Amino acid sequence: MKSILLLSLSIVINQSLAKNSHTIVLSIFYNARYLCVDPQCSPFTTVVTPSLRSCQSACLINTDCRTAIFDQSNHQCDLFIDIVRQYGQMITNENVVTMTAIDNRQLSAISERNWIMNGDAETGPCASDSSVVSPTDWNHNGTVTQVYYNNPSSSQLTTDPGPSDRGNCHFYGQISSTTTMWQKRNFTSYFYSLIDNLTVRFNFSAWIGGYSYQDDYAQVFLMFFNQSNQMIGNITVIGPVRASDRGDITSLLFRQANGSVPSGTRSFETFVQFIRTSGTYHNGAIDNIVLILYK
Ligand SMILES: *[C@@H]1O[C@H](CO)[C@@H](O)[C@H](O)[C@H]1NC(C)=O
Ligand SMILES: *[C@@H]1O[C@H](CO)[C@@H](O)[C@H](O)[C@H]1NC(C)=O
Ligand SMILES: *[C@@H]1O[C@H](CO)[C@@H](O)[C@H](O)[C@H]1NC(C)=O
Ligand SMILES: *[C@@H]1O[C@H](CO)[C@@H](O)[C@H](O)[C@H]1NC(C)=O
Ligand SMILES: *[C@@H]1O[C@H](CO)[C@@H](O)[C@H](O)[C@H]1NC(C)=O
Ligand SMILES: *[C@@H]1O[C@H](CO)[C@@H](O)[C@H](O)[C@H]1NC(C)=O
Ligand SMILES: *[C@@H]1O[C@H](CO)[C@@H](O)[C@H](O)[C@H]1NC(C)=O
Ligand SMILES: [Ca+2]
Ligand SMILES: [Ca+2]
Repeated sequence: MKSILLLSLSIVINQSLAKNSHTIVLSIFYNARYLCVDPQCSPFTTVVTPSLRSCQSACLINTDCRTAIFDQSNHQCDLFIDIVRQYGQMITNENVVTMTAIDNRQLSAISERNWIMNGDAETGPCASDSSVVSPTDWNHNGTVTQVYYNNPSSSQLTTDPGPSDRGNCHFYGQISSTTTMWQKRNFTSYFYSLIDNLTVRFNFSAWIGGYSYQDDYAQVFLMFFNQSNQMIGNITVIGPVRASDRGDITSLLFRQANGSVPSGTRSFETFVQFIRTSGTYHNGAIDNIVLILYK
C-alpha cells in the first residue's frame, strides 16, 4: 500500500556555493509532492535528470529555484520559483521527492505569477450560443458571460485585433445593461514584509474593447486592502475603451497601469464593470486580466 505520512525533513544539506558565498539549506521530503493551490502554477523549468542528486544540483545552480520535485518513476525534475508556503502545500505522493531551498540569493523577480484567477477566461465552461455562462472563479452580478470567440452574440472574432495569446474565450456583458464581476484574494504571508517595506510594485493589465461603432464598454478596477480589510492607497482603473478609442473597429486593445503596492496591503480586489449603451446585446468585452508583483 501507499505510504500515508510525509517523511518530513529527512535530510538537511548545508551547501556553500563558494563562487557566490551563499549558504543554501535544502530540505528533502520523500514521498511528498509540492502541490500549488493555484491552477495557473507551472514549473519554470522541467528537465529529465538521471538521479535525485542531479535534480538537486539543477535547483542549486539556478538562482531562482526555491522548490524542486523529482519523480523517481520517470526522472522528471521540475524546478519552481515558488516557496511552498507562498502558493501551496505538500501532499503525499509515492516515489516523488520534493526539495525546498532556503537561501539568501536574490530572486530576479518576486513572482511572475498572475494573481488573478481565470483572468484569461480559459478556466471552466464558455458559452457557444446566446446563453449566460457565469465566469468561473469570479463573483458576479448580472449576465456577465464567459464566451467563445467567434460567437455572434459577443461579436469578437479570433481574427479581430486583440491579444496573440487570446485562447478560446473572453468575457462580455451578454444582456444586462450593467453587469459586474469581481474577485478578492489574499496575498500570502511571504509578501507581507516586502510589501510593508514599499519594495513591491504591481503591473496590472487587460485587453479591453467592444463591437464596431457600438459604445458598450468595459473597465477594470484594482483596490488594495489592509489587515483590517480597509481599503488603502489609490484605486487603479484601466479602461474604459470606447468606440472612438477603437476607431469603431471590433477589437480588444491593451491597457496597463503600474504603481506601488501600499504598505500594509494584505489582499486585493479586482472589479470589472460592463456598461451597455447600444442594442440588446452587451458587447463590452475583455480578456487577459493580469496582476503581477515585481520589485
Ligand atoms: C446588482 O446589480 C443591480 C443592478 O445594477 C444593483 O441594483 C444591485 O445592487 C447589484 N447587487 C450587488 C450585490 O452588487
Ligand atoms: C483572507 O484573509 C482573511 C483574514 O486573515 C480571512 O478571514 C479570509 O478567509 C481569507 N480569504 C481567503 C479567500 O483565504
Ligand atoms: C522590512 O522592514 C523591517 C523594519 O525596518 C525589517 O525588520 C524587515 O527585515 C524588512 N523586511 C524586508 C523583507 O526587507
Ligand atoms: C508590465 O506588463 C507589460 C505587459 O504585460 C509588460 O510589457 C511589462 O514588461 C511589464 N513590466 C514589468 C516590470 O513586469
Ligand atoms: C487599515 O486602514 C485603515 C484606514 O486607513 C486604518 O484606520 C487601520 O488602522 C488600518 N489597519 C491596519 C491593521 O493597518
Ligand atoms: C496615489 O496617487 C497619488 C497621485 O497620483 C500619488 O502621488 C501617490 O503616490 C499614490 N499612492 C500610492 C500608494 O500609490
Ligand atoms: C508603467 O506605466 C507607464 C505609464 O503607462 C508606462 O509608460 C511604463 O512603461 C510602465 N512601466 C512598467 C515597468 O511597466
Ligand atoms: Ca482568453
Ligand atoms: Ca450592443
